[in-house]
Amino acid sequence: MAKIKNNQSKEKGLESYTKEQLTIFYRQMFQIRRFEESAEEQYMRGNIRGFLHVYTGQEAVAVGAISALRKSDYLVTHYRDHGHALAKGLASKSAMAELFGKATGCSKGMGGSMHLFDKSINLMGGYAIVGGQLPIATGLGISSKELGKGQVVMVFMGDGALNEGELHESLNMAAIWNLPVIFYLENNLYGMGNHTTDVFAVKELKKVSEPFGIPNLEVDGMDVIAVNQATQAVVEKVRKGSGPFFIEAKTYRFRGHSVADPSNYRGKSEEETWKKRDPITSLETSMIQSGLVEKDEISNIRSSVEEEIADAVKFALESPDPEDATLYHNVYDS
Ligand SMILES: Cc1ncc(C[n+]2csc(CCOP(=O)(O)OP(=O)(O)O)c2C)c(N)n1
Ligand SMILES: [Mg+2]
Repeated sequence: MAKIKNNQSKEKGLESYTKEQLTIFYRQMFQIRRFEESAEEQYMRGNIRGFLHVYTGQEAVAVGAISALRKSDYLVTHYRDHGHALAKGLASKSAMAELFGKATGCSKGMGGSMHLFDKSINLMGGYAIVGGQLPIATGLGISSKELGKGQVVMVFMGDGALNEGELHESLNMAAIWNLPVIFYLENNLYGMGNHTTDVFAVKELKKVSEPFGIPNLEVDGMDVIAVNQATQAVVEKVRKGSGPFFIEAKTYRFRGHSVADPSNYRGKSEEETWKKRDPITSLETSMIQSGLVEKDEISNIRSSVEEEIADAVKFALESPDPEDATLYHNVYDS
């Protein structure tokens, strides 16, 4: 394999993957990117209503981390959930229809963008209450441990969840009961318009796990290979019964908090600096420079994703709204 200029460590990383695996990472990240761009467009057209928080820029975290899981492992996440859901294997049609509030969506149009859920792939939901997903993941950790089928639970949170009591309660329970839960922080520097340095007393956010004796590590969340390598090692340990683990991925959302946010609180030069580290462009450059793929192969992947996302939008547009009679379904258990 040809050398990747000025990036010895990345070359080393690439070498431990097959072309097929790297192509899958690339396709999944590009699928998430195009899904999000199309969702924003559909929001502007009035086809998606309510809140819409896109994952653009953070794709390497979902793809690198979730690729380390088995289908039977549980995934729980917060409201910025489209990337996680697609990486866990949710069909783009089912996800897009849910954003449109259609009956064919994964949550039958009753959840919308923030509540993607699919039991068939153990995607146990996106949750709109900041930190609300954490005790649910801890509960799934108890169940996984008791059932003894070797399942692990991965739960994502934003930096905004760090000051929520639920995180500290969940870390404590996971530690005392030695639960197979991986707490995954996506530190994208902001919780809405608040910079992390304005709201946390500690500088290194991963240290939040230390009072509970939970080991932690930090990873470059703009590098899918780095994320995958670190996560694979953690998943292996946790599956063997080592107890909970805390991972902090350093990342950046390229868009505002939601589509309604012009993100005036952060400078354009900061945004430009992070965009130069676009995880999709970086992987593409590394794969081409290392001689693993030709530009044509990349174009073919991109065309197939474009087609898939166009089909997902068409499917969502043409799908029926939920029936009026279903309005009170799933509100109370009867
Ligand atoms: C308990 C609770 N408090 C406040 C909110 C309002 N709120 C929605 S998103 C958000 C910011 C969360 O930021 P972060 O966790 O860093 O996630 P990011 O948006 O960066 O992905 C807040 C405060 C909420 N949904 N739930
Ligand atoms: Mg954040």
